[in-house]
Amino acid sequence: MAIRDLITKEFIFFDGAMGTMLQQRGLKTGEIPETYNILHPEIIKEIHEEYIEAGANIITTNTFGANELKLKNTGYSVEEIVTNAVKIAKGAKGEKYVALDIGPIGQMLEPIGTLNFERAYEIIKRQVVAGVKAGCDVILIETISDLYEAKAAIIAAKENSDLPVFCTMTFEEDGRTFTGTDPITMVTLLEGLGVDALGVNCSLGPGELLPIVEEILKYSSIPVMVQPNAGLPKIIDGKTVYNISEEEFSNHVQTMAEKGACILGGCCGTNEKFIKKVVSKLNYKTPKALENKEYTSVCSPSKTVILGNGVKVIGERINPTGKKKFKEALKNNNIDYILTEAINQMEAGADILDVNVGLPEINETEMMVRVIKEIQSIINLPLQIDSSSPEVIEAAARIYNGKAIINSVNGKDQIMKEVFPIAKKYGACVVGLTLDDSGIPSKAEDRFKIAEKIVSTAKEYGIKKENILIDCLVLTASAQQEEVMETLKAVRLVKEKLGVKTLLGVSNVSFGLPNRELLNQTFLSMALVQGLDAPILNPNNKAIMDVIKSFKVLANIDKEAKEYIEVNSNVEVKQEVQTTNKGDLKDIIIKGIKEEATQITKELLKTNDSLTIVDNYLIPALDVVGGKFERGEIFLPQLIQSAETVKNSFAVIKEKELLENKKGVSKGKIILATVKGDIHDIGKNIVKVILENYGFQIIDLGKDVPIEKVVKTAQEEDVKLVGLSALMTTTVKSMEETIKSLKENNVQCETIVGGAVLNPEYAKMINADYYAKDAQEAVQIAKKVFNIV
Ligand code: B1M
Repeated sequence: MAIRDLITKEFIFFDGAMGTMLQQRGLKTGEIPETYNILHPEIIKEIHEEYIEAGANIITTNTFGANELKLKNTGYSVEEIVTNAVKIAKGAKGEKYVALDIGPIGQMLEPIGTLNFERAYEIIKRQVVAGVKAGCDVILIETISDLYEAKAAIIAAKENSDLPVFCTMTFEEDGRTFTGTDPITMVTLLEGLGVDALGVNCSLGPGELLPIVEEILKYSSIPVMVQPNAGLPKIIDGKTVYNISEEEFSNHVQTMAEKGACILGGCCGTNEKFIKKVVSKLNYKTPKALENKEYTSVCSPSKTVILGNGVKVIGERINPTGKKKFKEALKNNNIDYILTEAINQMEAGADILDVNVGLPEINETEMMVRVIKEIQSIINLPLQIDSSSPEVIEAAARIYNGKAIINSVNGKDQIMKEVFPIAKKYGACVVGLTLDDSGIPSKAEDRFKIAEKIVSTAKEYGIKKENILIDCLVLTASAQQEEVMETLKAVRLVKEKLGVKTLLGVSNVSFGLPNRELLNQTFLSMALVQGLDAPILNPNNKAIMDVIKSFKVLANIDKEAKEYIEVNSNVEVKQEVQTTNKGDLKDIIIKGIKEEATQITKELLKTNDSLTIVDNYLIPALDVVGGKFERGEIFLPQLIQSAETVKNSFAVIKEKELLENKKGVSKGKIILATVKGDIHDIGKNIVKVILENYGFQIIDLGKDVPIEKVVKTAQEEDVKLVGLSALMTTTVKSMEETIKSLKENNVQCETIVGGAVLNPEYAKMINADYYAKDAQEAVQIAKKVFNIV
């Protein structure tokens, strides 16, 4: 039976771990497991056969890290390793399918890292092409923690093969992936991209995974796959050990299967006994039938918005139409202007942002791609790609990280033919305007007919009606007064008869009339009563947002009027806070607007000294960001953006300090390093600039510095003072070991330590000679060590 059919009818059993099995068979630390496909094919074959014997239907090739980056120094090509791996798996005795295993690339994608989306795609494409050529049956993309990487991998798999694609991601204890994706967001994107099965692997032990699996099952309409570890990994004597028995493991997997997971296997620490036990408990049973979960959702990497669940506001401000300043910003590549519009709308309560950058004088495709990437690096609201050009839409839908809304198609066949395949491929929602070759019908019934045609044509392209949003089009009361009510009637018809979500551009209604705000508010209330799900409007207009808030109370959406009461108490105080924050460097860092930070820092430096800016703006801003990160209000990408913004600001400070630093005789040589395992270097860099400013010569070893490097440099350079920085509880240990190693190697130097996790007591405990709270204290200590008065 074809795998695609099989997974909807029977339990499918995958194999268990490969890496830990290889370690037991002699794989040493530092050895690349994939080289075994060439050097020890018999070992790999033996492992496959043990799993087949245990009852696995699908075995996974030994190609987890078989990408060109990881294989670079092995002397083998991706093609050699992958071809051999598939050959070995296919040659293993017994009945089975072979899954081509694709693990993470090993480098982070932009904006967290430096790898761009298309480069990631090319790396994975090479693995896929080789695997398909060698004859694998399924493509398994697994242990992915970055949703963007999952998207690149899935597109690479689907564009270069017709095979079933399964994708599983890895979650942390807080229920999100390392980059902040929660289960519903994973389901929203992966299902949209058309994978055949999705789920979770590795991460935690099976017990800890259960709530994540339940959440995935709640939203997924396609088969769910689970491959847990053999318990929570623990490091004992430098080795990773897994702590649960086959019995316990299989009990948990059975529970997951009873709840609906249907593709089951194991990850780290499991072996053939674990798989055998799972198979023995579930073989010959049938999985729960799949059900289509009919909801409409869009997402960014860390936030999913469900439409139809209360009113969702689509912010309309990123659009040059009728906006002189916006047009100027586009022409001048002033991305910060656009980012500020995005931030303001988010803060004003928008749920989704429309992005339109169409201007004849600019390259719309390039600008759209750039603006989407920039917005996504600082804001986690889902976006609506708004363009009349299919080329722009395709480029944007491809690089967008998440499930977007495409704005728009209409009842004309040509536009549907061009846009629906894009929406299907990238799994986007599409706005359908109720107009066709004859224009906008006056009567509600005729607009409804166009909506029907859009929904049924979408179906022919494989797009579910949940992914269509109908816009019944708002006409101006000044010119087409009798049609205002027709629009509202059409909204009700679409909602009730088609069961499709609706959106409307509200402010058109008042065009050409005085006191537009009042008409907009009244029209919005009327539309909401008809069932409008998503108004497109200016969220910065408080009066119109207030209509939504009060509607939510009256329509029993805002239960016990909690939200309403919260926003309507202490209104004056809140407004005051907002105005004082505007344009403040601290605020800009928190929001992550890089270019603006440079400008404002230059301004501030005219009236403030460098350390005042560091102490009053940079550090407090990062403290706020750190707190938000800890509470799960923002995720790694946003944290990085704020850090990058601080770097821009600090670059200006550094330039000024260096200009003023009168170069003369060095007052002493000091080594500075952020310790092994720690990549936080903002604080260390500040200390460096200030020490240099006081005439000390700094040997900056950078961040994540190996202990040996510190020791060797201190010896070779005959340095009297070594400064170490650490920001994490976990890396204080490295600091301690670095100091220990300096002492053991008899390096004649003193040590000074700093960083937010340290205090004088800790410093003493790890045998540091000095502790410095900040850069100024570091200077005082350096003066003391070098006897400078
Ligand atoms: Co991360 N991070 N971060 N981070 N980060 C913290 C430290 C954290 C407290 C945030 C939180 O959860 N609240 C938390 C650590 C928790 C803990 O262990 N207690 C944390 C975490 C968990 C992580 C990651 C693990 C997140 C993840 O990937 N899941 C990851 C770590 C990766 C790694 O290191 N292996 C990570 C990554 C990052 C970014 C890359 C995004 C970015 C760093 C960018 C960079 O440095 N190039 C980042 C940032 C920016 C932060 C926060 C928000 C700010 C740190 C900072 O720069 N502060 C931070 C939360 C916070 O501190 N509020 C956080 C400003 C800086 C000027 O202060 O470094 O203390 P500080 O330096 C001061 C003084 O301490 C002193 O002088 C400086 C000036 O006054 N000082 C010295 C410092 N070193 C000195 C040396 C001296 C003398 C004085 O003599 C030698």
